Amino acid sequence: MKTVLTYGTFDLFHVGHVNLLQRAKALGDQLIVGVSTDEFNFSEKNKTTIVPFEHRVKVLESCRHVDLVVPEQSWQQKVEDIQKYQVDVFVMGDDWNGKFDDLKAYCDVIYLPRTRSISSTAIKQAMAVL
Ligand code: C2G
Repeated sequence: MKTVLTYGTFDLFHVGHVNLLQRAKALGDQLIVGVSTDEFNFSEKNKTTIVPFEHRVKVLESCRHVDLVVPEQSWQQKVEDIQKYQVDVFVMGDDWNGKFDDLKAYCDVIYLPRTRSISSTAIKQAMAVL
């Protein structure tokens, strides 16, 4: 059983997120997704989300590419999660390229190309002018 792990906010779930999750799952047999809590987003990522954490969890749990959703509450939990879930591959979009190379001590680390021309920020901006 090859286990893949990724993290994100996944606010205003969109096709860029789906593409990432689909490709991440294709790298193994099960995909675990750490979803940033509202507190973590606010305090550590300077992000305010439109969709509350509980709803973002439910949306991801309904995605057929995702096998398990866990809360992301700190930057430091990745190593603990990799060991706890015996992760083989850690995946992030390439906007994070190189940022998690320290995890190569524990598992494979793969950065996948982002989906162009879509982001939660762009959706928010488009909605703001409606
Ligand atoms: N993503 C993508 N294409 C897009 C938008 C996002 O491939 N057009 C990917 C990102 O690269 C990331 C994942 O989808 O791998 C989730 O994106 P965000 O919700 O923006 O995640 P982020 O806020 O970058 O949080 O500890 C890691 C952080 O929690 C990542």
